[in-house]
Amino acid sequence: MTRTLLICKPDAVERGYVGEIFGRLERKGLKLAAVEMRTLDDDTLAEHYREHQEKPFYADLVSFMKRSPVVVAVVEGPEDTFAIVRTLMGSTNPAEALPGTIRGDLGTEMTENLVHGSDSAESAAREIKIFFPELL
Ligand code: 3AN
Repeated sequence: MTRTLLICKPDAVERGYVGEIFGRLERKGLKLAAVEMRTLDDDTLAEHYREHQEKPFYADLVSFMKRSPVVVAVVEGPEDTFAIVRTLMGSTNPAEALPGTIRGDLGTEMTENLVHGSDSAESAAREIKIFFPELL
């Protein structure tokens, strides 16, 4: 069994796509191990997005992520769950996100791109510890 962190970002919650996103994960065969709606603060976002802190888009990213509640989830599957979720999400760049993916079907923006998913097994462990320390 492996786990990964998924965030339905403010745009996904505002647009009413939480059920759609979880439905896609569940239809694929993944399970939800934890789900919680939260409003994120600066400290949590600084920790979560620490590799982006020096990037030019960081301020816009943080203000978007604080705009309204997100739904944070731990997703579970047999092997490489992080990679399965990343495939279902589609590329960060909406111009490259393929039809059939969450971003390819539902989004057109680089920052407001509906979902976050951990990008490696190491990131998944680090991010689950930030949001659901009790699960480790
Ligand atoms: P992903 O979410 O696909 O893992 P990351 O980790 O490279 O992508 O970036 C984190 C978030 O930062 C993205 N989901 C997106 O919202 C935002 N982002 C990344 N690159 C850019 C960019 N060039 N311009 C604006 N926002 C960006």
